[in-house]
Amino acid sequence: MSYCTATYRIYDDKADFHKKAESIAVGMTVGTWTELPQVKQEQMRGHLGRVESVHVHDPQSGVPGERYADVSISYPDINFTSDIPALLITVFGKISMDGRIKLLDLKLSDAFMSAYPGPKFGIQGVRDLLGVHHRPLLMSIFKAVIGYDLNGLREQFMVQALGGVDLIKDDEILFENPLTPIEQRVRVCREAAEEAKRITGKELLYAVNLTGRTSSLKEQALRAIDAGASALLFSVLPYGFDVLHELSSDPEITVPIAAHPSLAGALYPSPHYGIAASLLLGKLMRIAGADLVLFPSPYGSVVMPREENLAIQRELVSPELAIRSSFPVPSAGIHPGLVPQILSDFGTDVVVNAGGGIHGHPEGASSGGRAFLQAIDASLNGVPLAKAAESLPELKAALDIWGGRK
Ligand code: 1AE
Repeated sequence: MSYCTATYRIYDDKADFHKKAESIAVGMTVGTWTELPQVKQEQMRGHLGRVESVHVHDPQSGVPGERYADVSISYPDINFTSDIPALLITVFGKISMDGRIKLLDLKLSDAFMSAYPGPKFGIQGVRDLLGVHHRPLLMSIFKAVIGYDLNGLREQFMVQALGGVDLIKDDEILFENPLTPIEQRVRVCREAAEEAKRITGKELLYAVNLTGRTSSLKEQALRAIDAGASALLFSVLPYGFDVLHELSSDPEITVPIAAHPSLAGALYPSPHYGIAASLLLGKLMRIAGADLVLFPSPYGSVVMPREENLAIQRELVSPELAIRSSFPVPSAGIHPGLVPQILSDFGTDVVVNAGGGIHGHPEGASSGGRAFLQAIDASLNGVPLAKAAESLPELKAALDIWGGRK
């Protein structure tokens, strides 16, 4: 028998957590158990959920609201089809609404995982496309894209590219629009990337935003790829993990996919409800096939606690899953002064990603990109940024306005 195991944190001041666990294991599988006649029990046994463990944490203080238990329950694979919607409905469908319960983790069976090839490129594949193997990558985000025409966009692309960034991504709020339709946007940006390459000598991936109705996404992606798109950006959660899986496992989609975390704040931050960030933005994104995964960093403008960031990173690269690793992309409010901290927390397999931290450079976005690359280089060589900045004017200007790690 093959099982997938879910771990939950359940808060309750009085509950008998063992009973609660049994009621979930039965209720989310066969419905009733003890009332069934013996012969029916035998028929149903293979479908019955199994409580694996119940660890109760009784607070010393007796303060109301702090008593919880971590509960693990295994669900027979035979009960559900091998897709993430069926998995989530089984392990956290109805019970996600039943009191203070948070889904912390999922251990998936080999049988389930066999339907999931994972990221097509992963960290190594993205590095191979760029020819950059020994340093963190640098990604720049278009800022102020709404209301711009193709010339305006090209201009913005060019200044970012000339700064030497490895990837440029659309802002996730850029949808299909008459000024910059996706194919034309891709063509213009691809030409700009080629022009920039003649100057910088560097490869560059442009992640264009896939948007619109689910039924049109694949066709839109193929049009973008035909026009020369070298990567895709996709806001996974508003659509669902299954849509990412469909795209990432499609043999015709031949470019890396960057997963944007839009909407994640509705699901992970509460200690009492939702889905843990490491599962939502880590394990499930990787299983569904994201090559790069963005999430709010602990340092910038939209803050996620550091332990949660590191837990996401662990899930994105853990050898426990026999699929390619996904690139962690801690994001939001990132500026060059934060680079040493990012490298110290994440190592070199990380994408440093910035919008405002590049475009807000006092000498423009090209200098912004250069300041980041200088900060990456200094950090890799163990040189304090303030010291490196003495001979690097772009980095100096960035540190003057944003400072170092607060
Ligand atoms: C967590 C997502 C970050 C993001 O999408 C974004 O646009 C960040 O922009 P900046 O770097 O904060 O300007």
